[in-house]
Amino acid sequence: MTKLANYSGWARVVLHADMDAFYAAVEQLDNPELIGKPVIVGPRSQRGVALTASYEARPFGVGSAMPMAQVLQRCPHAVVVPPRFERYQAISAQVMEIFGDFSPRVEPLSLDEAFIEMTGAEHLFGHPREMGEKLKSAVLDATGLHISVGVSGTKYVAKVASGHDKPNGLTVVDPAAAKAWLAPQPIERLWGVGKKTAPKLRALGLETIGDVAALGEAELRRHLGAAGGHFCALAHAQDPRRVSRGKAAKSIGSDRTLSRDVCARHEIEGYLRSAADRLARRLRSKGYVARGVRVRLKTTQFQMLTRQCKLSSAQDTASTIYAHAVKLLDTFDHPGPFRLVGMAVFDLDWSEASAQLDLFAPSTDRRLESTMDNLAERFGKDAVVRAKDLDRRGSVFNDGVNLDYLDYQDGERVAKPG
Ligand code: TTP
Ligand code: MG
Repeated sequence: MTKLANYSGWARVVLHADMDAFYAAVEQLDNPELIGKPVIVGPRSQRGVALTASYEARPFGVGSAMPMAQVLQRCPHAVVVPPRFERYQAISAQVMEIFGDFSPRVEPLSLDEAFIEMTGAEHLFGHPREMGEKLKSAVLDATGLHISVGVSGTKYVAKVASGHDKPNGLTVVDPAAAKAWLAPQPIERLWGVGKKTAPKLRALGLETIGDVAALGEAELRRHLGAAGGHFCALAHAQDPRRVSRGKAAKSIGSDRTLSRDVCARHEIEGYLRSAADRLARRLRSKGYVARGVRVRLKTTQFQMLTRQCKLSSAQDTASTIYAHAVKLLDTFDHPGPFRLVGMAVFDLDWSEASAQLDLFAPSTDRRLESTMDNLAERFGKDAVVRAKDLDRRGSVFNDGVNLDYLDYQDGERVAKPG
């Protein structure tokens, strides 16, 4: 039985992850001769600016946006490598997908950084520190690259924390201690304080974030207007912004191009049943629930017909998903035949209740399906098959092309093997 876990007592858990020396690290990964050397990613001409520098180059005082002439003056032995944006984009997509394995709420800020909402996920990943450790090793194992991670109760503090101990850092700031942790840090770490605002704050005698907090909201507003209120809140470690779903996995789906066209209702239903099983298993394995079901049928003229519905509550059982899919089938007015049957669940969220479902009266369906999950995990997914599904083995459904996927945003589809 799963316990409803909240080891930390934190009301919210937010992670911020940022790749270390991203472009330069990718170049070192792809060309081991560069490992341990100062690498600058930038144009070979002296006229442009550096995009980034490996950590071996940073002690020489070089970094992003510095003119190449200056970079080479300070670090003449640096190896300059021209950028390969497509490669960085491919790795970024891979890393964001790993983040998506940790949470349905991932908000990328750029190619190499993202916020990850982990509130309610302690029963799956452990204490917030363990979440950070697991995220770091997942990225390292899959890509060979290091990230730095900040863990706290707000986006703002998580972001400051990820930059605190770079490279390969993990900084965990207990939300209860966040204000004190921020206090000694320079005002430039306040979000929104740049070259214009820093001198204004200094003119008021403010050097640290703690100074800003101590001055109080009224004074800050008097000098800086609305921005003063914003800085005051941040200095008190207050930041209510949610991690927006940005590019978070919005749906999990399964499309199957059939080995021959079908129009018999029972054949389509048979496919939907096995797709519902697969999708529900994937939802549960990620600790997700879904609030929507979508069915797609592609006609032999390649016209894609789509119907979808919302569920009255968030669900992760095949029986519920299947029941809704069958109802959707009634709303298609095309007689077929169809060459593809697709099904997806969308509007995903944490199964915040997943621990509770186990703790309190679990539904029969969920108990049966969790048992099947366990058996499938131990003996392979064909170990247990519903009696109804037995006659479909070796049928039209087994020979087609199966494209299970996680959708990150409308139109962009990441195919998953198997
Ligand atoms: P950053 O995360 O700012 O830098 P970084 O990953 O290289 O190093 P750090 O360990 O400090 O995080 O930016 C990510 C990538 O974006 C960086 O590798 C190159 C690119 N970039 C630019 O092209 N121009 C810029 O001015 C900056 C700041 C980054
Ligand atoms: Mg980075």
